[in-house]
Amino acid sequence: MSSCITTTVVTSTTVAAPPPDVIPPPSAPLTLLGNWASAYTHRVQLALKLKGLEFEYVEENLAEKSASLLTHNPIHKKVPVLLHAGHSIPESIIILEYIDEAWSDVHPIMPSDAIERSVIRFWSHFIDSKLGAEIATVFRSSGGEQEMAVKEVRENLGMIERELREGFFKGRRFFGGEKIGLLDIVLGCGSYWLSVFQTVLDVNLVDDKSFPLFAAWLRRFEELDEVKEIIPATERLLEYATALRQMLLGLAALKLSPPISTTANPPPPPPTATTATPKSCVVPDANGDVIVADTFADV
Ligand SMILES: N[C@@H](CCC(=O)N[C@@H](CS)C(=O)NCC(=O)O)C(=O)O
Repeated sequence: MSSCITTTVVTSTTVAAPPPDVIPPPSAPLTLLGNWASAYTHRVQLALKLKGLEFEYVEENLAEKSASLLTHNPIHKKVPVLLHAGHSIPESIIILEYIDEAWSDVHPIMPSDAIERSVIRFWSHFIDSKLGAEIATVFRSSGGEQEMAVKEVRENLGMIERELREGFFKGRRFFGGEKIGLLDIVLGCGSYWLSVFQTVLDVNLVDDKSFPLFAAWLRRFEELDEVKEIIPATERLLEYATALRQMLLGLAALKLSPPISTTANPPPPPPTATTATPKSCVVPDANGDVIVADTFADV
């Protein structure tokens, strides 16, 4: 029988435990480490805005992560990270819940009912682990693999459509009710990539006819002033996704081409960053591979 106690001691990537009796006062300054193209970052920006909280925003270059990011999120080394009174809070959904608990009096984003909270958590998890992962595969792949992933995305969107039509959220303006809640934030900050990817990849991920309730919900979400202030302009997202896709295709072509050994025919240079080439959520790893997005919110 395996033990639940691990003997591995991780020294360099542990998160410092907060002093036991220090609970940050809500009035302490807030800093957000983020990236302009990161939908995970947009989630946190939106929640802070809904709560009317002032915060300092620090833009991270994910191709060259700052010492501050590595210190404050040593395990995942990802944005967003919220810093509050000396404490580091990573992971967007954990941050959303923290914000809601620390500032519970203004625009609650989690319901008071425990069952409803479990439903919200279930679908948030579904969005990050399943829907988002498939959307990222659509973006990364081509040919038959991409066709399969498109099919999966549409099936997943169909499940959300069914929830809106006859499930827990039937008849609601937003998943949160009359106002947007955590699930609206999680699904909404990221869904704008669907239409961007459709344009860049020429695939059909979402359409009003197949997903009328989802499409109507997304329109309502995107019409909110707070959302408009946070989501980058479509042209900027298109430019970013186009450059990222070209870079991925270029790298895939390089991997497929046979090695060239003569100096008379030097190998083609790797794709270089142009001014339009996004660096933020694209991180070349030690093998020269590009790590893109674990989920669609990541792209
Ligand atoms: N599960 C994390 C995902 C965050 C994430 O993937 N952030 C991306 C930016 S969109 C990142 O920092 N990537 C850097 C890397 O993968 O090294 C969350 O919800 O916050």
